[in-house]
Amino acid sequence: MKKQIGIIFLLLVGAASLPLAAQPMADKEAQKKTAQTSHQGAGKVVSVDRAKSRIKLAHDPIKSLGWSAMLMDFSVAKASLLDGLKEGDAVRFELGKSKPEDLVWMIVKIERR
Ligand SMILES: [Cu+2]
Repeated sequence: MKKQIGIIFLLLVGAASLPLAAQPMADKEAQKKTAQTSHQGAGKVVSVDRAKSRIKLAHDPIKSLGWSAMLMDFSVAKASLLDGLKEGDAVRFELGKSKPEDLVWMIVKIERR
């Protein structure tokens, strides 16, 4: 009788620990996603505003951010990043933030491809 209770106890513990074990892993995965400090993208230059250090891109989907393809205005980390870029150029770029708490991604690297 004692042995039987022991077996039932083990079965219950085993079943209960399954969802618990899956939980921390999902949290870790979500943490990794929000902690990612840069993202790679590709697209085409729509317009360049050198005076305001801004560029409008038609970018491809950026899976790491969950973004679909769209038309979007970006600030660039420094004006010289826009040197040599013009409307119609196919580019690849990297998005980053100057401070981790910033809400908006800016272009920290961009080059023609
Ligand atoms: Cu976008």
